[in-house]
Amino acid sequence: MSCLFCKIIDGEIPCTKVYEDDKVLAFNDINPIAPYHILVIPKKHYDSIIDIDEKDMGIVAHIHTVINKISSEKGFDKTGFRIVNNCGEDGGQEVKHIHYHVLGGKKLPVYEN
Ligand code: D5M
Repeated sequence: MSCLFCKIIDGEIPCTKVYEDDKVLAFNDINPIAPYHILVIPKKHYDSIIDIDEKDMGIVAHIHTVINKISSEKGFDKTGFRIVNNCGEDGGQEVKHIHYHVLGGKKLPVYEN
């Protein structure tokens, strides 16, 4: 198994865990770009959102529920945050295991074209 995030799920590679349940793991990003930069991933491997069919889409709702929980536990639900899912080459996805970046704790820059 060569997937980096699957290795983190299996404990072969360490991480700073923020949240875990039977379906999802959340951990600090190794290269944070905000005071809170947390990655939320499903334990089941999908390369990207493109690989999740309708019957499995409940995992995305669960990930958003987990993000709400983390944001209120950390307190950045009050100030706001950003959820980013990079998909594929043009989307800038480097790790091919679907993940949601959760960015908070500072005023984030607005996207430019
Ligand atoms: O983002 C992939 C993200 O994964 C990027 O922000 C760095 C992060 N990363 C890479 N390796 C690790 C480890 N070992 N721990 C924590 N975070 C990691 P992408 O959306 O694919 O560009």
